[in-house]
Amino acid sequence: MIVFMLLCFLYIYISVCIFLLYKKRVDAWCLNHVTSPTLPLLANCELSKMNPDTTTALIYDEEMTKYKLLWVDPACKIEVPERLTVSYEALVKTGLADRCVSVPVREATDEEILLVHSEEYLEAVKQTPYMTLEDLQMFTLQYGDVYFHPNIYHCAKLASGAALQLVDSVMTGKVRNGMALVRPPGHHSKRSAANGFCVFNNVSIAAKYAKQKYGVKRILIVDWDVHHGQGVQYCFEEDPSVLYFSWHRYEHQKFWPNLRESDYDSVGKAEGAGFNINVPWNKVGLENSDYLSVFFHVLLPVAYEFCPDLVFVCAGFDAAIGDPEGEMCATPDVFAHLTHLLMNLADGKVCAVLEGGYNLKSLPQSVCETVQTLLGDPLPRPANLKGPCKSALESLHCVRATHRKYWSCLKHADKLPSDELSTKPVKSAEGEAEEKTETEELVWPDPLKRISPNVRTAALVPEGVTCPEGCRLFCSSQEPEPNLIKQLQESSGLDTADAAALTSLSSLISLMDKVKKAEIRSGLALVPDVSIAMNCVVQHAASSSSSNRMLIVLLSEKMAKSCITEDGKTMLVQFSRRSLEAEMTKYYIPVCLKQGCSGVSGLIHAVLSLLLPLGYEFDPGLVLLVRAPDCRVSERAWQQLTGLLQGLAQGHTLVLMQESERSSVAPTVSSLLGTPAPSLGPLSALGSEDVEAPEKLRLKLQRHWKLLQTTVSENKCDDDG
Ligand code: X5A
Ligand code: ZN
Repeated sequence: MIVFMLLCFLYIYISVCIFLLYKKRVDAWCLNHVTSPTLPLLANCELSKMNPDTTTALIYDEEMTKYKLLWVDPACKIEVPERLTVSYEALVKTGLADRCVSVPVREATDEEILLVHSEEYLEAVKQTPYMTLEDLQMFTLQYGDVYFHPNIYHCAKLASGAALQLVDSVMTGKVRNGMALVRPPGHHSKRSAANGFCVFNNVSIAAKYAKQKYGVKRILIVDWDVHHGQGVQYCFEEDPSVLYFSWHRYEHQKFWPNLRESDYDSVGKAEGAGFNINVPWNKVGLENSDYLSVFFHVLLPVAYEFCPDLVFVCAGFDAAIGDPEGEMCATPDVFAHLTHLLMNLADGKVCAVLEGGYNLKSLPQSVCETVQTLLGDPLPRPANLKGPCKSALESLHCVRATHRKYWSCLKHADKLPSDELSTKPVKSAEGEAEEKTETEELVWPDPLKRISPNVRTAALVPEGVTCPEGCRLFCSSQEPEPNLIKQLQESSGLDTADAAALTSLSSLISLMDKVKKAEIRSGLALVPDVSIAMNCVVQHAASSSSSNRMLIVLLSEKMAKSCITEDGKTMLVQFSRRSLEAEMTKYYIPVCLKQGCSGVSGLIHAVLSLLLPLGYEFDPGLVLLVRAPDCRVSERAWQQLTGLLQGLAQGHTLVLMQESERSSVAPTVSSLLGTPAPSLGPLSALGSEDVEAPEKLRLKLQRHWKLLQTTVSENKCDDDG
């Protein structure tokens, strides 16, 4: 008996050791074998320090580097195996790969491939591993801008299978989100044709699979690759359950794949009308502002109205600077923001699948920015946003005008100018092959390191209020300075006798200082009176010599303009039912909502199309988010707001709430900790009142804040040349 027990003990001991040693592998392993009945213990991923609620899957296999172009073809020479190796190596070198759960790839089955492709096509591709070089070349000729190799069929099955593994990991809750690094890409391939380096349509297959296997009702596909994923468009054109959004270099149809149906007026067909959104770019050299504008004024409002259960990103990085195909100028850090802005949709279920990206420097940088954001690290400051260029504004205008009849959030968008033809005259695509001048090597600074403060979120709460899990209870270490107390007394109007209240205010100030100094990423304070606390914080910030800009977001019916000094150091955006328009200045922006903050659709719309562009252009170093008890904001809308604001000021947010609202502490902290805000459900259609007022405000403010523009204004003549 004793021997038996000893043996058992030894067995358990060894198992635990092995488990600890191979924690990472086990993580990856149990993801795929979680249903295995023989190993119930190992299936418990909770044992690992990684929490599946917060983990990011990374799916990669070296096998997908094992095919390449075997003949000379200038159109295909950029699609090289190094694209994948440099991306993966960058993730390893930065330590990001290690922080992800590595999920193995698998081959997509015939059945899965046939969800999107025809039997004839699949059978034809199946033959390619046995073809001679000449046969392969011949076979390739029937398709556009693609090449075959004896091993590409294998890799294409793995690429699609990787996307499916990602769907499984996310849908079963093993991870929150993830990225698949794959070759060949997928978004150009059609039902019966390879195209544009793509063999099987990885994301389309994964979307069909998610619908079929998990009954996912609404899927959003965001295609930020610089090319139009026409294969995805064709696949879901008539399907209202899949919203496909793509921006792409177009140049009035002169850019590959030169399709009429890539223009903004292809909105989907039959039932699917309105669920296909194309943003054609008619100029190269576009920048971060151009991309973000389209997110703020088209994609995000529509996406929130649509309310997806799952988000895919056709994550091509050829829209980044230095790319020989895209010739755009967006910097790699913009992908951190694009990613972040999607992460509060669909309860955070974001599946990014690599598409293009051909500059071997900006590609890995952009991949790292994306993965690091999926992991929840602080965002880079969105610096130098100067507003969209004229050509981008034209596109934006056309897209919004075309979709106004499908989406309530766009119903007040300006109409198309009557002289606007759906497509401008197109020069013949064939014939005059425009010779490309060899562009000189572009240089851009390396993206800055994104360092997380040691403390993620700290809470300053009165005794008796429990501090939610994952959050640090804040206790001011120092005795309050007499000077500070005096200052606080002035700005609060409190009596000297109110010693306790003054000490707690001084703790609040020291919490803010720690957040500003980035010792703490974000903070929350429950205070006896939010207006008093806000005044103190603002005045303290103004008196300190720091050049830090502060954005105050205020949900309150009480007028608060007096806070603002108009020196450009503070901006106050206030949401309320009150019409305070007369008070508006460049830095005091009262947003009047018909139903105040209690109307979810109205508030979210204003946040996306007003607050975010203002915040991004203002680029504060600290966000002060103040919720007055009279604002009656719904908890979920509040969490969305809190989550979205984390894209600003590197996540340095200080939240002020009234003591009576202790039940909101946990949900608020959850959003500050980076937990995706719970989905809002399909939003009720916005009423005219909800859209009209913010729209009017946007028009008034757009001379000061260029990121609010959605049309080319008359007095603007700075062409981008
Ligand atoms: C996935 C992707 C681009 C094909 C370009 C062909 N394909 N000229 O970026
Ligand atoms: Zn591309």
